[in-house]
Amino acid sequence: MTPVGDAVAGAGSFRSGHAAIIGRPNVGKSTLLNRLIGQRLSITSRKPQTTRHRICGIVTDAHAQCAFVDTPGFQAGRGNALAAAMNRTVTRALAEVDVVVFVVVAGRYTEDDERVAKLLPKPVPLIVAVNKVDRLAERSALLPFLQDLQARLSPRALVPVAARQGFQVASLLQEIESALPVRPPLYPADQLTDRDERFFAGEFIREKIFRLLGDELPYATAVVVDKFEQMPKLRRIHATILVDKPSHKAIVVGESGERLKTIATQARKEMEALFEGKVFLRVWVKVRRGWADDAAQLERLGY
Ligand SMILES: Nc1nc2c(ncn2[C@@H]2O[C@H](COP(=O)(O)OP(=O)(O)OP(=O)(O)O)[C@@H](O)[C@H]2O)c(=O)[nH]1
Ligand SMILES: [Mg+2]
Repeated sequence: MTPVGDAVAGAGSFRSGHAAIIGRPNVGKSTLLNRLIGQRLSITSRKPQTTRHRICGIVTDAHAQCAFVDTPGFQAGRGNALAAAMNRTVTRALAEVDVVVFVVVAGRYTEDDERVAKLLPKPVPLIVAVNKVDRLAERSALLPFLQDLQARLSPRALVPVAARQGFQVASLLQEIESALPVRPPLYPADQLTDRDERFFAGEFIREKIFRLLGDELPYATAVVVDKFEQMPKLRRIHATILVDKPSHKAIVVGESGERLKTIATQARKEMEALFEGKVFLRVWVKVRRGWADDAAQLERLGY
């Protein structure tokens, strides 16, 4: 492992710290984290509430080290125990960061965004990432939108980006790094994340569930990694998808097991890319009624 401090150019001006990425569900927080660190670490989908855990992705360059903290989308209203746990993850992440990156969608500042704005810790530098600018029908609408946000939030910087395409993500990274405190790196220069491979194995399975199953079912599922064995030439992984009802199980498995096979194959490919090695993956499906409202079960699942 590279010793801490290896990447330091001028030790006196190196900046480092944590930057929380927050926002309402589905604005592109995880897509942005992946772009900022240049690796597919955090799972994404077109459905809201894809991210359920805090995930840290670390970028180290010659001048700075930033640990980006991806968070679940902050949910309005009363949800189940899982939703409450996800919101707690957001507020906890905000309590321990040096910079906040508030992600909003270009041209759409809603009541749910306003709820997130109320959580912003006052003394922490705020950078607003105005995402999905590629979707703006009218270019001319951007300037008044930025002016409105500037007046509402008084951020240190406002950066229009398109996370999916990578547009202006480098400028955003610069703005974030310049807002970090001057201090030596907190993590070894080659460390990419604070999560282990076992965690990512479960997340990649969850991503495929979000991408391959209908609009309701992903919210009724969770994934448990039962076994993660590092063999000399491959990783042997056993996982279980928990569902809420027997009818869900039939949908996840699909006709003659086809859907489950697709989920497992696609998830295995993601794992092999991140782990840079072969994976043998087996996935089961089990019914656990009411898991998303069961505090003990949620704790076992790491929420
Ligand atoms: N057009 C466009 N789509 C984007 C952009 N960034 C993200 N998306 C899409 O927006 C959707 C949501 O992206 P995510 O990164 O999962 O959003 P999130 O904020 O992490 O969502 P939650 O974890 O559910 O809160 C996905 O379909 C992304 O591909 C962008 O710059 N332009
Ligand atoms: Mg996300």
